Amino acid sequence: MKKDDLYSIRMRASCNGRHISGAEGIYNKKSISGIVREYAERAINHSRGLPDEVNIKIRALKGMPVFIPLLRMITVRNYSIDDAGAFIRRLLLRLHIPDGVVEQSLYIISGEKNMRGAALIDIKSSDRLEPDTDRGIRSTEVGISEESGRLLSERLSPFGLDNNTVREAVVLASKVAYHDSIVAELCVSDNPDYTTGYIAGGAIGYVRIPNIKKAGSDSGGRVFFVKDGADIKELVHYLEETPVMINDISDIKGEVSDSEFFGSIIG
Ligand code: PML
Repeated sequence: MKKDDLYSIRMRASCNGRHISGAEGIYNKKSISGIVREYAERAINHSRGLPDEVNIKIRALKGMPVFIPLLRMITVRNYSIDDAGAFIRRLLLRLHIPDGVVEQSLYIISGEKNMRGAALIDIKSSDRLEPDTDRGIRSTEVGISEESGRLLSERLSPFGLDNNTVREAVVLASKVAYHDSIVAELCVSDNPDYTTGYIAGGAIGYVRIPNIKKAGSDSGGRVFFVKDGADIKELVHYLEETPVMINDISDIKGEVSDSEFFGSIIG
């Protein structure tokens, strides 16, 4: 793969300034026109409504991307928002994220004011680390190779998960989790129709959590839990500007119970 052939393509659709949908990837030159058509179709056919503005940006990559594997994936079954909340607390505590920081993150993702980017929290001091706490940090510049994309679809398909939302979420989460300073990410979609979220991290993989919020609620967001003493400037540069591409697919499992998960999956 030559760097001259690679382009970052990003789509953002909004209505009266309100986010409707977005998509992004890194593609070969020959795929550009097909992807632009696909992104335009997605922008005007979203359950959140018709946008009044669609931006599609195509930019040649300046350097070679960093190639990384996809996180392994699993879904932990639960039957209610309360169960999901209990699971989130248990898993984040298992990752040595203190109680107060866990509650702070739950407050951020369930609040009325949705940030477009992610909140960064120092897990020791509980300080917010992003330079602009209204904007947050936008993890971007990420894609998946054609071959790995095909394999990912094949492996998601038996679980009924081969769709843009899941594929793009696990690709993005894999970039975030790959950085040494990230302990974990907690994500809840701000789409009112989408009630599955995830916790992802290098030590646990991508853990899908159904019933993470009430259907119809447009709250949501992302929190990145950051190791104490991390170089924040370098981390933000990695998340926002370093091109990363998935070129290897890890294990993809279906649903397990929380006792199976804690008993045998993460030990
Ligand atoms: C989003 O794109 O709105 C976030 C989706 C998070 C969960 C995706 C999944 O079902 O694994």
